[in-house]
Amino acid sequence: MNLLARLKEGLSKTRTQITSILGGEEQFNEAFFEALEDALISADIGVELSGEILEDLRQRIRQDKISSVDGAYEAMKTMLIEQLDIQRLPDDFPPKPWVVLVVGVNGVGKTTTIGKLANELHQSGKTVMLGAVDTFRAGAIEQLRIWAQRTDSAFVSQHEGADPASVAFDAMEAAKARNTDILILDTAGRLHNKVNLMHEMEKILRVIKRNTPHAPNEILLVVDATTGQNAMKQVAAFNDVLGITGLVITKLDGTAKGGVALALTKTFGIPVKKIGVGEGIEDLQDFNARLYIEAMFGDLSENSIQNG
Ligand SMILES: Nc1nc2c(ncn2[C@@H]2O[C@H](COP(=O)(O)OP(=O)(O)OP(=O)(O)O)[C@@H](O)[C@H]2O)c(=O)[nH]1
Ligand SMILES: [Mg+2]
Repeated sequence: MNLLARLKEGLSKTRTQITSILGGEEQFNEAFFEALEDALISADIGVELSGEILEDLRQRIRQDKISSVDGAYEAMKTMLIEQLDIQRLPDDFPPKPWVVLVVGVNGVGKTTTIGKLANELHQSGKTVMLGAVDTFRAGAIEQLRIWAQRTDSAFVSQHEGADPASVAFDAMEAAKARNTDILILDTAGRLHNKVNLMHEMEKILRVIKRNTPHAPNEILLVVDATTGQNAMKQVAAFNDVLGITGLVITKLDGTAKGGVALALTKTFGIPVKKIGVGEGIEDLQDFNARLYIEAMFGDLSENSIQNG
């Protein structure tokens, strides 16, 4: 399956929801704007941001003298693409090791994302090491070890219950000793509103920085797309404590709420770097704003054929 098809499959629920609302509107009038607003809100773009998008769209319609529903829909997509920054992980990773710290609340898909990412990096010829900084959840170390085996990555761990910051330190040392290209650190899921857990996260970061001042090079926050607008609180909390450099939006295959990517990027100015569209090792993609918006919104002519 090609990239667009896979992404479309992942976002098909979002697209169906949006276009089923819009499908009935053929007139370019207030009802069109209302239907569009309903569609945006139900895709989890958020009430405020949906309002802003519509306001921008009205302006664009006046400026460009757009007179058709199709034209307006396309204009909106173009605007949204402009707002979703396209940023990828770098192709080159100097200096070594390039350190990626992966954080997020429980069960969002951190470890799975790390496995997929390790696979992608390994395929592109990089040497990868995984560090099991999640010493808290039973089975977490074993889960990461299996991903390391599947992806030919080196693996660093201690025993369950060990100090996470100490594992991070060990992994940094091992990656340097082996001249590894990329070190990815898996952390325990934590509630963003639990102060002591967030303090522990701060300590892990401090130890990494003290060991190697340029690290971590990326602090990726993994967000489950099915949590909808609660994602805003998660990003706010983790960003305050750690300074998030990129977002990974997972489980886009299981939701009608792809709008969360738009809401997060626009609100926090943090780029989405990767998206997860399934549980498989290949189901991680670079975030591409144009593909994402196309997959989310399709185009009206395509949909009217489906609807008719
Ligand atoms: N459908 C789907 N499932 C996913 C995706 N990413 C992860 N999962 C599933 O989500 C579940 C949790 O994934 P983990 O990677 O263990 O999540 P985690 O954030 O590491 O969890 P904790 O370490 O317990 O906080 C697993 O069943 C994964 O297979 C995705 O993009 N799509
Ligand atoms: Mg995990």
